[in-house]
Amino acid sequence: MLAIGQRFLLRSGKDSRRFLSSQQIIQRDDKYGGRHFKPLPVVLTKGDGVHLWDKEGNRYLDFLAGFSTVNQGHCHPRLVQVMREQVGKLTHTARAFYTEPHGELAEYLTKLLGWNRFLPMNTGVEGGDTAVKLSRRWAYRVKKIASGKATVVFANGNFWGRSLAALSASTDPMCFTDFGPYMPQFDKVPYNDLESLEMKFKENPNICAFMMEPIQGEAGVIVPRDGYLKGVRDLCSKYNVLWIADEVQTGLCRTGKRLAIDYEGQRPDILILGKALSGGMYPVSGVLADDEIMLCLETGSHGSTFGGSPLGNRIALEAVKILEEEKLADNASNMGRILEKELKTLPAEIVKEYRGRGLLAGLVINKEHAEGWDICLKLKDHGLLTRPAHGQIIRLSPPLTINEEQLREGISIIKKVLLNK
Ligand code: IF1
Repeated sequence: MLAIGQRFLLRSGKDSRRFLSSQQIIQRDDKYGGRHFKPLPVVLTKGDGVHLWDKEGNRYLDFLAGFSTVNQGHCHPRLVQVMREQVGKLTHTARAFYTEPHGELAEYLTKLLGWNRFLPMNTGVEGGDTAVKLSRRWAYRVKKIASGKATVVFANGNFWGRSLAALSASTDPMCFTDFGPYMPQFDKVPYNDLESLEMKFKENPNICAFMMEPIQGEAGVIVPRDGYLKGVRDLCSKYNVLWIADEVQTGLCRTGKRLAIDYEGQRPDILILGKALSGGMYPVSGVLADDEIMLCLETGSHGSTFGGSPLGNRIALEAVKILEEEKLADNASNMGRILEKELKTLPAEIVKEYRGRGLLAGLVINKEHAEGWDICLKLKDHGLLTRPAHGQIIRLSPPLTINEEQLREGISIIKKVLLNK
């Protein structure tokens, strides 16, 4: 006798998969999946470079890149090759033992970016959590803040994931409502406002860290004014507060430099990376810091089953080498300039503002013209995929491998849709 599950598989496993239409796949998702996220109604089956294909065989330009993750382009041949090789060799041991790729990635990243040590995790939010843990440890052991008093300050509008710590730091009711109680000793200041930050630092000697994004992504691609990052560095140094830069979204060439902090030549105390660190092949995140901070986490105080696996580390190493060797920061900068120049010509009653740097951009659409979601549906029908942020901001963050012809094709689709042509 076969178990019910086995019988089901025999009867419907392969065949049902072959015959489902996109509509049926979408309905099944709606029926059996959570409702916390609403995908655009398209079922994707294949990716290559800057392109995606749906089940019906239609080709799209990908202007989201998995939320700025697939910077190297979909299924980059070098990443596929490394993945294949490592999958057939050794995928996972946990950090119970030494494996070669762990130190190899750490050495490469620390030398490339200029910190003493790299600690790998999996998702961006775990990177953020690790940074907060590091700063609290540092608060008690180095800065000598009284037990339980260490305070971390975040910028209004921040986004660093969905964990309880991350939503406790959030100022977006969509993220935090009805998930309390929240993490204590998390404080907030306005973004892009050095005076408020200094006031905060002055009034509370128990602040151990200020965590922020050099460009706020989820808030709607908010680029701070020139000098803000240097100001943050100076204030953090003056008040003996750790500066944590969340470059999960801005990092690794997305904004036209290797890191967004490079625009002002600044160096935070803790840097968080994620997303493009694996080019979308496998979740890899991590934090970089110097000894005085990183070594506050002594044996047993932190860990992860999957973090630092040979597979993840090999992929991350290759993913970063691709960004460097293909000079994708330069391409992001050049393509970003064209994108900005072209889209800034759109009439102000349709596009209220163009925000961004490199290939991390947002088009703020006048609500009276159209809803952001409806524009994304129309863009899809014309062969370009992306999603709105906060309703009215159309995200534009294609893979950094995009060439000028592909970019101009995307620009003409955007113009056509927005001008209703
Ligand atoms: C969602 C946006 C992108 C991030 C920064 C940490 C994390 C993220 C700066 C956490 C994650 C995501 C997650 C996704 C939507 C998304 C996003 F819409 F919020 F703005 F990227 F475009 N720091 N960003 O942006 O990384 O734990 O998810 O790996 O949760 O809805 P994670």
